[in-house]
Amino acid sequence: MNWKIDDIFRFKVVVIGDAAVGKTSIIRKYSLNQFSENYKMTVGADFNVKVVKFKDLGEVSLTIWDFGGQEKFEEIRRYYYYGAHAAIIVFDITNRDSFNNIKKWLTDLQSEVGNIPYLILANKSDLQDDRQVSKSEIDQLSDDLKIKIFDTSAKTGDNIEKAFYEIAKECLSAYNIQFQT
Ligand code: G3D
Ligand code: MG
Repeated sequence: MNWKIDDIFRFKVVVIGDAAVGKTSIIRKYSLNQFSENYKMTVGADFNVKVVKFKDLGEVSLTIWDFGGQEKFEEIRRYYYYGAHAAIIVFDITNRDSFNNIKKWLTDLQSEVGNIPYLILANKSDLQDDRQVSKSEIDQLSDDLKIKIFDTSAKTGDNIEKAFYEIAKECLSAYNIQFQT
């Protein structure tokens, strides 16, 4: 693919996972400093736009979608997934059900948009004492799915920036766009 330095790449990233795992908090934490816009959609899904810089490319703009508390509703989910280039699946290390539901979220996503790049966040890493999902189980899932899983905390900000940078890279790679890190 040929591109010019002033090209703008835009990718839609959907953040999915059970209610209360920390999706909104992660997006807020990430968007706080360079936050540009925040639209309230009539259907209830919010999105934030964030620009990720790569040395040799123009702007890589991530439009990050948040369910706005309506993750249960199938109609909303379909709308939400529409046109997604990548996904971030979040679970909460202090909530075993949210871990068990990852595969359901993945199936749900892929039934709408097929195979798009995604990664998984093991959120609330600041709550180690309340942990219900062991590190070895997480490593096992990462091996099974051949997918990266990052430990994150929306509270401390640990690994949040890194996770979104990673998803931006995955988007560029998926479209065979060469870049330098
Ligand atoms: P959701 O958007 O996935 O439904 P939210 O989840 O972002 O609304 O977060 C649900 C609750 O978890 C919130 O607490 C939020 O503050 C908390 N939370 C989110 N991420 C973290 C984290 O990394 N560490 C800790 N300790 N808490 C987190 P409340 O009390 O407002 O319900
Ligand atoms: Mg939310």
